[in-house]
Amino acid sequence: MPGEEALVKEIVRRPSEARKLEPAKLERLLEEARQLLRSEPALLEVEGGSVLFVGDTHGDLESSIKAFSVGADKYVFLGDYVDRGPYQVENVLFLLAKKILDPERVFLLRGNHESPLANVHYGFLDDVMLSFGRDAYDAFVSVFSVMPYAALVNGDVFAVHGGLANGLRKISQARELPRPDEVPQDPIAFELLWNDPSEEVRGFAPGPRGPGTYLFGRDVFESFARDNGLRLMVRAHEYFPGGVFFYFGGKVISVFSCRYYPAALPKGLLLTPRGYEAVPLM
Ligand SMILES: [Mn+2]
Repeated sequence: MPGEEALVKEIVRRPSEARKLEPAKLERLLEEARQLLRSEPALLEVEGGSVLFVGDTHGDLESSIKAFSVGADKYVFLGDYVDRGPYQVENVLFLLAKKILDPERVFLLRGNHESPLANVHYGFLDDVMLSFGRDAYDAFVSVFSVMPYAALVNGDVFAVHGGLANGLRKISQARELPRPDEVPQDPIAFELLWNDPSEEVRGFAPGPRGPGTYLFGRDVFESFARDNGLRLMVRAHEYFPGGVFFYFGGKVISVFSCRYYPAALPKGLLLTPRGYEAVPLM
């Protein structure tokens, strides 16, 4: 790790102080994070005996910190680090610092909230503007625009923030998605971040989240899983009070890890050689 080791370690040690960073230091940290994430493939390949998946944290710094006490070999965060919750800046800086310190164990996928499209409405733009100003926000967007879109874990578990996309037949297509892509504008990239599974539809149907978003049915998942040798898909993007929800007979698992929702019990999903278990992040 070049350069900023002391700064990065300080953020990991005291993430609640991250908002007091000098603008020049913040800029250096974000540039280091951007270069690191850009150097990773758009489709990560992660191998590990135990792998913890963490869903939307939305400014829940406590869940992110708690996740690392689970003691997994690898950590895959499924996006939506910012917007909505109270510690958005602290949460995203903590996770970027963890990534810089331990790039082979910590993986940060992009969520639909890692985009100006969401940040103008749900708080992160205002939050960064108030604490740091416009240049800092633009630097965050540069980081978001190069984040990986998906991960293939142990060869047969597909992880993504939202869901399967129209036009995505082979997992290898995700490797070729263009970056940087701020919105993103690529339709497959966009749908990976925005789509949701549904027991009610066959094929794809227009989604409730607005233009360009889709629901995908069990048939879509089953043919994608068959064609790509998958046994499981792990995704986030939807709030379930219990923290995890099982679609399609348990083959698609949805994880939610933010406590700032009514009656929320934030969870992670721990994949082990024996199977998987939901772990509380309270
Ligand atoms: Mn989301």
